[in-house]
Amino acid sequence: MILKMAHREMELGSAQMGTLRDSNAILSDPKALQARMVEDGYLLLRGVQKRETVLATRRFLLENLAENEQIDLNYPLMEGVIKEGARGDFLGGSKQLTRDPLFLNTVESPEIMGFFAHFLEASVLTFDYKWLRVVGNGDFTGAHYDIVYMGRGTQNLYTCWTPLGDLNYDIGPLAILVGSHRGSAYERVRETYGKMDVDRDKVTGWFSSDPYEMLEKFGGQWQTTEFQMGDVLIFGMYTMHASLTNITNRYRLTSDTRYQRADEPVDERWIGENPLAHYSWQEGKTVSMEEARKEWKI
Ligand SMILES: O=C(O)CCC(=O)C(=O)O
Repeated sequence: MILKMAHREMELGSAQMGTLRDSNAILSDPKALQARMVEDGYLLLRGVQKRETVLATRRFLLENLAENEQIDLNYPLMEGVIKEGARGDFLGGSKQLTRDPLFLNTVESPEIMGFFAHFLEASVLTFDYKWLRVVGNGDFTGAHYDIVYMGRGTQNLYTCWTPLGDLNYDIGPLAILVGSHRGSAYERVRETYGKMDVDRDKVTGWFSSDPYEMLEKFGGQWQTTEFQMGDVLIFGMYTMHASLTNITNRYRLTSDTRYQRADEPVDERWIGENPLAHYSWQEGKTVSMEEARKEWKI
């Protein structure tokens, strides 16, 4: 099967693109989960969230998009078909949407908070700022480490990527670059790009939009899968990830939210009633990733 990633095509089941493995068999064992995270750089967990809770979040978001005239109501609302001429949107930090209980019921559910307390064997917190993406036709996310966006607190911080719909390959699910978080091949990337802070350095955030480039230069394998509502994909700050391209006429609704031990330092940009968020990134003169990489010699 051929998958579209950024502007390239990749064959599922090839050396370049494989399938993510789930960690449900070790769910009850925090030490095994921690070891798996160290080994793989991610945890794919099936059915952790209650499907009906995620469905309620999806309905809430789609009703809102419909009010904004972004949905083609000639189709059932819950299909999330893109209205002609409408586009996707980044709704991270939206007070109206991401502070509503109908959204928080999923990303702060007892199931997910309980999972992180179990996994980290401690009391945990989640950033108040929540990232919410409405990904339109032709859109994708380029490859990056999350540390460059949220690295001012503990590095023992995890992203939980939550599908707010059932996602097939064509709608552009997330992919992980397995091998990018440890070992020597990516060491130089971690020590240069991985030390960056987008607000301080004012560099564009994506390391690359070409999924083959990194494989050729540094190795590893992209891996992805299809998702059902209830599944989550959790990964660390130095795990390179990107999305496939949405080639459907439907929005890909997903959120990515962050969790850590409550007793470790927190990146203050993402905390509180009115988080500061990115205060200087993409303002004024910005350094292109191409320029930055030339400097880093990678
Ligand atoms: O959903 C996406 O397209 C990007 C998500 C992401 O970059 C993240 O979860 O850190």
